[in-house]
Amino acid sequence: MKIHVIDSHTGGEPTRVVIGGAPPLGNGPMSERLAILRDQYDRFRSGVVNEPRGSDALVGAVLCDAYDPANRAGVIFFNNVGYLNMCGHGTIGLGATLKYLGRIEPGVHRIETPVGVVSMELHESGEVTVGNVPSYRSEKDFTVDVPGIGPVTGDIAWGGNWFFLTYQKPCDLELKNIEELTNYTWRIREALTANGHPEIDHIEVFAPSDKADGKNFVLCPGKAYDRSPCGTGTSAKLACLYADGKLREGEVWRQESIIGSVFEGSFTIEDGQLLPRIKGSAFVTGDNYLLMQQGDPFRWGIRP
Ligand code: PYC
Repeated sequence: MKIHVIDSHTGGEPTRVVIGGAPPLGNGPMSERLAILRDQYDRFRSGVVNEPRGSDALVGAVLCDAYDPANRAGVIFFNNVGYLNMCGHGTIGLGATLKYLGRIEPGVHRIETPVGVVSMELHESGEVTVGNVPSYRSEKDFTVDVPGIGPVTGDIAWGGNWFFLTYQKPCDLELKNIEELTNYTWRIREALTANGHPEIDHIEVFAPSDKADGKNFVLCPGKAYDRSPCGTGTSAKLACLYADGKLREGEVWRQESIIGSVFEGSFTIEDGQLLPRIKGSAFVTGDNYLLMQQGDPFRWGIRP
């Protein structure tokens, strides 16, 4: 079995786009194709992103023909433990991938995801702006009692994935503290699940930044941290800032990641909905074929 992939990174966070060799997912909407991938071919996901071919940090994407011919393409994102509704850094990586393949020119391209159509604008500079799905805060100052830590208060918001966003942190947001930040946010995630919020699978901790408007640490569903500022997490942040009257339509919020990469976020309000725009850069790192050989006991990845 031979799978053609293009690897890239967006602000340090890797994306692997499958452009050939994916299983047959039918011609339906992306939500239906995701269900087929999950229910019938989950080992494909694991083989593509997990060790020994990938890593916990890697986000995979299957590039699909669009369901609606008015759109440029469709995409299904996945990670080391399952599937993502949407992925901002991954969409920026997809833009860089399609540019590398010579399949798109600068301009705006509509991309279908399982949670709706997003736009992907390729700029002449090579940067990409994602027009994300409508984002909103569902709860302000939600307090969860975290065993071993105590009460932690934050907001719950949707930015294409569900986030818990807090300014409470155990240490400085520095790379040397990754382990402590991971343990802290993982405990918050477990407490949220235990308290009736299993849908919140991304935890985002904020601190002031020296070079942007804020710095974050984002814990992803499979316990890896996002090396980028997280496109859907920045969208959730924009929704909270707007709800608090701290950011207005058209103003720019610069979000720094734990490794120092930056996304520019802004939004418009249309029909009462907040539509985030996230701008960043991605670079192609590989054009490769993955091989799944008969007899390889780990051909479908190392997984629990
Ligand atoms: O950029 O939206 C994002 C994202 C989600 C998980 C990892 N990156």
